[in-house]
Amino acid sequence: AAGLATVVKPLPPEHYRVLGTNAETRWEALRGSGFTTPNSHFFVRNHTATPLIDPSAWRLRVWGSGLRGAPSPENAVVFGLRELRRLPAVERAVLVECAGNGRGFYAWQQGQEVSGTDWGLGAIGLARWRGVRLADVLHRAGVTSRAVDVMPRGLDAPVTSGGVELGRVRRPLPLAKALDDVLLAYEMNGEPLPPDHGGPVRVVVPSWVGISSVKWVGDIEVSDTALHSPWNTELYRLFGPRHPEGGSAPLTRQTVKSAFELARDIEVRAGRTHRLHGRSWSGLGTVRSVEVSTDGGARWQRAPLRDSPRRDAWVRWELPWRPARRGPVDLLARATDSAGRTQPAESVHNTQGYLFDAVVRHRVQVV
Ligand code: MTE
Ligand code: MO
Repeated sequence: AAGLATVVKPLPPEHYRVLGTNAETRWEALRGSGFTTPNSHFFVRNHTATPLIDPSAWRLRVWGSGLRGAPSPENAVVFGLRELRRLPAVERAVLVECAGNGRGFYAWQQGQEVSGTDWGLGAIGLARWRGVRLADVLHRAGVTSRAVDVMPRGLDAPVTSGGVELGRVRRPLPLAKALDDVLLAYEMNGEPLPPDHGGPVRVVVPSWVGISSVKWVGDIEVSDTALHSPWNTELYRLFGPRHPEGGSAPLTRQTVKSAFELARDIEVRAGRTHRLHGRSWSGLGTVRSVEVSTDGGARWQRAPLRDSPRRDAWVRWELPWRPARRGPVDLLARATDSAGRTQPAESVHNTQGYLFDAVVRHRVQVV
């Protein structure tokens, strides 16, 4: 497949669906598995290709008008991996989810045209990220009280889209977010950060759309004026008739979603008890409750949660189901989060298909 050449890790077809330069985790491959996504199953979203970077040669250059004494790349404050490892280490389980996760359902379920990768619900993963707080690095680099924006940039190849040069992947973060809970991660689930996920070092921005979590970070601009890039002006905003006045603000927090750990259109036997497994999550808060319908949405029942709800993580749930009649059935799962947001029946359309949050009709065949 065309996508394989841009991704370094082997992609067993039972773990992944390959989509262009990307690989989507198959939910059925997570069935009944642990809280975190194994690195071998974690989705890959690459704008170009995975670069192989020698960890001992890797450098992070921090510069810009928002620093004391490092106004340009030439006089940047430079960190190697060894310096980072000498700073206080932090480890946190945090979801990374593409802004376009679930995009395919705008067409498949709502009959709406959108541009971009046709993800199902597998452009998400939960890993334990170990690294340092971006705040510690910025303080060491001499961030001043005049700084407003912080823009990490990747070392992967510059991106061309529709004949237009966009440059290297980069997206500004407001200083307040950068100093709050953002990590520079060098380990993923106890292993050195794999090449496909940004090794040697990536940014991890909890609760925000995946594009914020810049992989293969090579430099960080800290500015005393607002910064822009195509990834916060033309991409990763909501455009379309339902979003007038030039589009929404740049996307930040993720929304609320649920998925069954089950293949689509799978055959299940009538007259037997099956265990339905799934997970729900929200970038707007913690998951409060999950309801499941096994009859296309007529009746709903609460699904017991297997994990205590935590910020920036999913909760697993599980429910027995004994289908009586043969034929196609739509399974539905609907989460409500601590912000009071319940997954709607329909997601508000936007031309690039971001932030899909509607309840997905998961068709299975009872045989
Ligand atoms: N960072 C760089 N440098 N280049 C990229 O193509 N893709 C982004 C983000 N960081 C990307 C990047 C997008 S769109 C997402 S959803 C996440 O990385 C995916 O992270 P993963 O590949 O580790 O799952
Ligand atoms: Mo993404």
